[in-house]
Amino acid sequence: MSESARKRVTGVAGAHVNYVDAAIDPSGDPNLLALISFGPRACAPTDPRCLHVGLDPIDGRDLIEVWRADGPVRSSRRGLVRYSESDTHLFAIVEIDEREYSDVGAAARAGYSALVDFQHHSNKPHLLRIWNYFDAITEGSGEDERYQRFCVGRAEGLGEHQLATLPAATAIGRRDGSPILLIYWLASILPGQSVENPRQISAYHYPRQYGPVAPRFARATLTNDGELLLSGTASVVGHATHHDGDVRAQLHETLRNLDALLQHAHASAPVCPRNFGPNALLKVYLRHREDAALVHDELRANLPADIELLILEADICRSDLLIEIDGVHR
Ligand code: 3EB
Repeated sequence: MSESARKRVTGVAGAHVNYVDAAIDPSGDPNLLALISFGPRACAPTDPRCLHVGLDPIDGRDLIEVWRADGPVRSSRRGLVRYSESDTHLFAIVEIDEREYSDVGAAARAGYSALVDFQHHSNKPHLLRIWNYFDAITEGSGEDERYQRFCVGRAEGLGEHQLATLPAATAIGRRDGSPILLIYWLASILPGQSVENPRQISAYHYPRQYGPVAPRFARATLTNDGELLLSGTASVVGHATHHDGDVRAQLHETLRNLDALLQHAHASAPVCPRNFGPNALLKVYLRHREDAALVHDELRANLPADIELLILEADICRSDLLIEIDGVHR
């Protein structure tokens, strides 16, 4: 990691994330929790801490997401879960082969049952953040749509688990035809605090039109270190998609949502800054590759110069959404 990259690393006390523009050898780093690759620069597939999310980077930079702990990390496997953990933090991964289940809902139920079972036995029981990636997220119609089925299975698998402090989350569609439902999460010995967005209805209260079971996630998690883990955020106001077909307007609505989330988090935790600073990390999921230049320029014009941006070609979970942004505010 370069000195400038190292300097910008801050984070959840005991676990730090960064986006790094270099190939990384995991074997020499005892504190490494996870290496997440997106593009062709995949990392050592034999290391249990490496995972690949099949979403193409479209800004020409094949960044690697690096999670490091403050102390040494042990890696192991329990049932369907492979994980690495320090004394304070856990990073865990479940990959479910959809072909072994009747549909993506059943696969999600199995994945989340495994997650809950694992967390029950863990000494890092507090879920802070969950990421979900699977193929063809908007395929199927009505209640058969794969995202709606996923939401049903996720809720069944989660049951009553951590209902009062839902973690932040992302659920994004790949286009690689792979049958693997990928779920990974960050957990801690200390609980975080769920943060909702005053401009948006909480996803777990979405009305019936979006599916038989509402999505189970919080808009963000405030860690005990004052860091804000941002869920996937899109051009949703109240519960409705705004600016159908207009990526620029959707981007600006998304930025207003992120701003509202930051203001709200700051109001309850003044240690969490009001505005994005240079240490923020944002991951942009973009439906149409050809919108990348516009989105990149608008983001650079509206955010602090040093923010690390990773732009990925992806499907968003509503077919009318063109862009979604998640990340870390610190
Ligand atoms: C939204 O605001 C956009 O189902 O885990 C964002 C983040 C969205 C997480 C999830 C869905 C999820 O409803 C979609």
